[in-house]
Amino acid sequence: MRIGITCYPVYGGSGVVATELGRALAARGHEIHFIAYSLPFRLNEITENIYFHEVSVTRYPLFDFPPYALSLTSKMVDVAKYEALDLLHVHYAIPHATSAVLARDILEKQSISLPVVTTLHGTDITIVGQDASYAPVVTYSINASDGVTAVSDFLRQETYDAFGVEAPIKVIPNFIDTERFSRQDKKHFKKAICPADQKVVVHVSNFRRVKNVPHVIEVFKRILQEGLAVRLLLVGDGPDRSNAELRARELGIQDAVRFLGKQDPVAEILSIADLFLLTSGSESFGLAPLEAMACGVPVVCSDIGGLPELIKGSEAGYLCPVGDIEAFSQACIKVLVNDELHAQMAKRAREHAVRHYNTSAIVSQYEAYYEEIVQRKVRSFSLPE
Ligand code: GMT
Repeated sequence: MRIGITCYPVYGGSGVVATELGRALAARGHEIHFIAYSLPFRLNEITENIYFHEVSVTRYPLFDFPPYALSLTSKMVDVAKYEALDLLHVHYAIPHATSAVLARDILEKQSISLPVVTTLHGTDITIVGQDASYAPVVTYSINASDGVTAVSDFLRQETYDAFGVEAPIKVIPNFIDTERFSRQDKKHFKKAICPADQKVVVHVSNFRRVKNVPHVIEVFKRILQEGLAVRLLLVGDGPDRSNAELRARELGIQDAVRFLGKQDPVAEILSIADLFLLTSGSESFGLAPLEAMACGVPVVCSDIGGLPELIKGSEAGYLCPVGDIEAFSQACIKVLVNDELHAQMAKRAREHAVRHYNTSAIVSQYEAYYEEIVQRKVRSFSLPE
């Protein structure tokens, strides 16, 4: 198939999933056309079957706010028409689903069929999408998509509860390349970071408010108070980073905490981790803990959103109530002090990721769904009005 993919190309789970999906589909022989405002950050090598079309936004003195969604729509029309796309798959509803639906309708007037699949990822539904300035458009765009997927049962239900959505939503969970995300021997790195062989707690996120990163610092302080030799590595960057840095200094624990910023070699960092910690206030799936689990790292995460679907029953870690610093701290300490429990959890984490979230199984689900949507569209397109 010839498939167009639109996503946010910057750091973030939805862009990662979209890019990895495109790469996996290309490896299966599909022709993939990424349409975005810059090259998706994990698309950093030349790959057969993968093309990139940059959306450039024309500036004009009248435009205080250049209408990116319209430039994106025009690029979608252009790529779909001249690359003869069979389907357009957009990740994150705002504004991608809206642009895609508009592009499809423009092409329909030219008797060109372009089925649109929208994948809902998280805050497009749980937070920003519910803002009055977006909600009616989000609802319309989801209902008007030819196919809709959500990354967890939680997100599917939330979409029905929060919006007037009638469209059927298929749950296709996120996935992971379990070869790339596997524990590697990184003794030198570990020695450089932890000269006294301290244990390592890792947090990875985009440091947005919803991630509650200052809570990670609070929890870590309590772990240190327990007398454990441990270091905290924080990977990523975003609006709450300076608050977290400030809090670490206020608590006097800055020497045990390292902010690594945005990093590509996440698997290498996870390879020296003893525990992954995520204190989010909302999380529709939790790609970051899945990456940790694939690297054999036990996880302690918020009992919220799609995280229970990922973690419950896996014996890979613990879920704690959002904001309950004491519960998080106790859970972390439990994992860090008991070597036998830790080894068991690490093993279970890896097994769970490989068994349920490997690329091959999940990409096949997307392929089957594309076929279904294209067939349905072909039938409706050829029906007389
Ligand atoms: O919705 C967002 O915050 C953006 C998105 C992203 O691009 O990082 O994150 C969401 O999508 C990821 C991939 O499906 C999920 O793993 C994250 O749980 C989800 N984030 C939230 O729900 C906060």
